[in-house]
Amino acid sequence: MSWDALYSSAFDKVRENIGKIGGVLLAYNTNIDAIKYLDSTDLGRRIERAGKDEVLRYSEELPEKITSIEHLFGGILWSIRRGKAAELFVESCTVRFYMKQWGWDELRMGGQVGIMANLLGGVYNVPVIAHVPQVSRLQADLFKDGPIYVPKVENGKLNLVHPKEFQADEENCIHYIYEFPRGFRVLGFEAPRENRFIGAADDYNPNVYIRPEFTEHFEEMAKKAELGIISGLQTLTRENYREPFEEMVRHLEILNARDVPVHLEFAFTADETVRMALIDVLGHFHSVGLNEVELASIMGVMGEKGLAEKLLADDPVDPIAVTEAMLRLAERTGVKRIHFHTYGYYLALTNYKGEFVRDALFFAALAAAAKAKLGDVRSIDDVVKAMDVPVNEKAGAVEERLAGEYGMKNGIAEIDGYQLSFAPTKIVTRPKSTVGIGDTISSSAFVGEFALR
Ligand code: 8BR
Repeated sequence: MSWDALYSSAFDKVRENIGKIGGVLLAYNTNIDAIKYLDSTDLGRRIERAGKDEVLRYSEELPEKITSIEHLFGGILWSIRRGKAAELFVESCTVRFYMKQWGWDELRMGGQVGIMANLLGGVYNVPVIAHVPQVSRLQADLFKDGPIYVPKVENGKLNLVHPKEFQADEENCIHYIYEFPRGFRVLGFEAPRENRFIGAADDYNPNVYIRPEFTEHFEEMAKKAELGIISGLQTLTRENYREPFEEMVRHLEILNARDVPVHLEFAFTADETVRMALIDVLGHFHSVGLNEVELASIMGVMGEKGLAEKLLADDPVDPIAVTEAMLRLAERTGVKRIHFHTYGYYLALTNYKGEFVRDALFFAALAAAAKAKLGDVRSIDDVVKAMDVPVNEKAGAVEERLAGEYGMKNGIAEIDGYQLSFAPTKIVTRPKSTVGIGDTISSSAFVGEFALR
């Protein structure tokens, strides 16, 4: 079968069956992304006013967190000078107020839970229950209409309401995103490439705050879930991870007892103690989703330095190194499904067999291409608008390597009792947006797979 035929039939099958999925529980991170496109005259003036010498000092070496205006501009300038992204926690109320006054050009849903809730509930029409750390009016307004619910407890009784109906006026968790284009000039510096600096005015997500509704009524909520997706643990550190981990494991045990498969969206976790702790709890999950940098970082702490290096050496990433790394991770943790995505192709290693695993990857690749092409995907029917995007031409060589090494046919091979599924992806040349594509890929493939069972 041709790749396009596989794409097309996978889409038809998922669209027909996705209505079967009864409820997906999403936890734990949601925030508001406030995007500001920097203006050099305005920025230059503000830096002068804040004190150029101090700002320059912090643009040489990033402060650990933002406790002054000089730190804020130092961070922004640090990113501009290098064309590199950076994110710092904003501790000071004065700076938070300054940022709010400075304003934004655009508000967007942020946090993996927020992005996935809007995709699954708002686009695919799959009912979702989301953990939203703080439901402010600004946050609630960023949720699409559709079957998206948050728990609201009144007189000890649990109700599920759309975030817009929650109406409790909680705190804003705002991530201020300062974007600059390539060639952006300020104070004689020039950005070598486009990028962003993020100041997180958010006391909840960095610590993975878990709401009392989730702690007190989790059993009841779990009854409404057929699937679960957990994300947002990447910001934890060795100082603060124990408490949220303990509560998460309790949630996992409740879901596991009900045979609810749970997926972990493994974003890059800088703290190695937390990364190791995640590997230790991975056996509680059915599935994990990651990219090449994340897989390499896991191999790094598992003592597989050679494999870690191989994963970052080639473009496209060597699929044999990926498969070896996935096999090590599966053997070490007992996780049943590993979904790897990179620019150009996806692979899934499962300890069960069936074409539905591969077909769900194709559906996810189409959804990712639709998001890149359209920016905003409004309904599942928009997904098919990406059918005309060509399949990445480099994927042919990847497929040949997999056929040669593992005898892969039509995107499926068997290795050591596992199934390896492959999908070459469609790559949009000039994407409208790449924000949240990883979350789109992982949640579409996971939920798509269960729609096809
Ligand atoms: P992460 O942020 O988790 O790495 O996810 C990004 C994924 O988006 C990549 O693995 C790649 O598969 C996909 N992607 C990117 Br980046 N640009 C894309 C594009 N222009 N068209 C389709 N997919 C893209």
